Amino acid sequence: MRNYNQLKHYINGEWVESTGSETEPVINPATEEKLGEISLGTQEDLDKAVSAAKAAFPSFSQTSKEERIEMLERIVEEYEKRKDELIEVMTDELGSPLTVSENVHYKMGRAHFAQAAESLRNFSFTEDRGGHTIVKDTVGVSGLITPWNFPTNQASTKIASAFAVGSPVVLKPAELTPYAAIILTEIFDAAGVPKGAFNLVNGSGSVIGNRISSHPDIDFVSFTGSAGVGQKIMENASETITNVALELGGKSPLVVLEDADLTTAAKSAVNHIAMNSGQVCSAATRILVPSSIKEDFEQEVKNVLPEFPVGDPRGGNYVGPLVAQKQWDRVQSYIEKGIEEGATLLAGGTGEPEGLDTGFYAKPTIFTDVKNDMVIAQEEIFGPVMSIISYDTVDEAIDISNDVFYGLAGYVIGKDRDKVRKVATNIRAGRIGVNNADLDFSAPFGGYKQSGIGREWGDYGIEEYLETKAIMGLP
Ligand code: TAP
Repeated sequence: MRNYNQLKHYINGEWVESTGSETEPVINPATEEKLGEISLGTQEDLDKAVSAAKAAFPSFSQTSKEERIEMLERIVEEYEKRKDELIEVMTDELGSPLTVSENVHYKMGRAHFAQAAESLRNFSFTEDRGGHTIVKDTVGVSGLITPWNFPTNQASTKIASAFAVGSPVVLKPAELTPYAAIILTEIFDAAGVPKGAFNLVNGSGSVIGNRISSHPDIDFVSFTGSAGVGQKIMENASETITNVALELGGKSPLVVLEDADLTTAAKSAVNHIAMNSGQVCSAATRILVPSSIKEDFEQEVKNVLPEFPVGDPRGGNYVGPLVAQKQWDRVQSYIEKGIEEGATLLAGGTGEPEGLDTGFYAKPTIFTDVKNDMVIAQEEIFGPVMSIISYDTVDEAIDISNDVFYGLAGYVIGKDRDKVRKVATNIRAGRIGVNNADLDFSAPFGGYKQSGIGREWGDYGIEEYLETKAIMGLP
């Protein structure tokens, strides 16, 4: 078993002792056993990391595009060498089934570095526009705060974009899942990322995250997590007029059209709440179904549910535990709320699935007869809970889709080309998936409305780490 004790932070190219003595246990959510501990960094640790990043900025930001492409490619090579460990670690710290750790978490983390290298190849940092020249300048030092639900993906997309433009970073991963980031750090070290260009400080959101979002020497903050913390980060960043990118979750609709293949639609809907135990910001959690086929759809959802078994993430199951007790409690309270609000429970419910008393397992829960103004249809639950909402016309489906504060993603399944296009183009969200189309890592990811500000992934992600300068009369 891997030794999970890493009590140091990584600052200026070295693993260094924390200046504080506080530590935090990290728990395996499938067994409730302690994996190890991390140090809770102090403001002093963070300030040291920011100083190292600031000192690295002049040289790192002046590296050539070719040097940075090579560095990203070396990172991909080193990342691949650590494949088995990354998979194991994410299964241990997050509880994701081994297949999900490999096919989703590991692959997405890798894809962002490979994509950044690819996007960079065609990326132009200067443009002559006749009367003036546009120069894209590296933003400065970037502060990155990531959540626990995709330990490699969330960190990698931010770091890959920052590295693509030579922006030194300070990363604070979530306390619940710090170990994938520790392996990423080892990967950057092995790939020869320059001293000070990458710094890792473990610790709490209230100390380290808070300081990142208000630090005068941090020029850009990229955060993924809850809307409440995102708001706090904007407030803090406003003190120094620091630019922020926020990815804050969603309550995404999946519109099933009348001519959709019901088995495909039902499997897709269940997969949204089953994959990563529903702890996915872009998951479709409101399933909009024509009234005319509602009962058939409900039956099909029940039929396919057993294809998504819940249990030991090392035991060939598809749905592992939730990340922590507090997330389990949160999900339970939403299930209780749904029952209280009068939604019909089609499957699942409160409590642990049978025989799974140890570990933070929740029952995949399907509510139907949900009204869009119910709490379960409006708030992000971040667990395996589906709300089926019926509609009569495509216009009504679009209105329901958009009647929510969030706007991260939307999905449509069906055959009629005009209807599919109408739904896809009218949902107010940053990313739309049609008929289970594959993920495209060169396409931007980010939200409308309270799902956030800014875009990640590919060239749009790279843009976030740049300032735009206009020069008139450049000789
Ligand atoms: P958050 O509290 O938002 O945690 C996300 C990250 O922000 C963590 O690294 C956290 O640090 C840090 N953080 C916490 N307070 C902070 C502050 N005041 N200043 C700066 N950084 C701070 O999310 P959570 O509590 O883990 O999850 C709660 C809910 O948020 C979930 O149920 C879900 O609805 C939503 N969520 C959304 C996403 C995505 S992808 N949009 C991801 C995770 C959670 P710690 O290490 O102290 O936690």
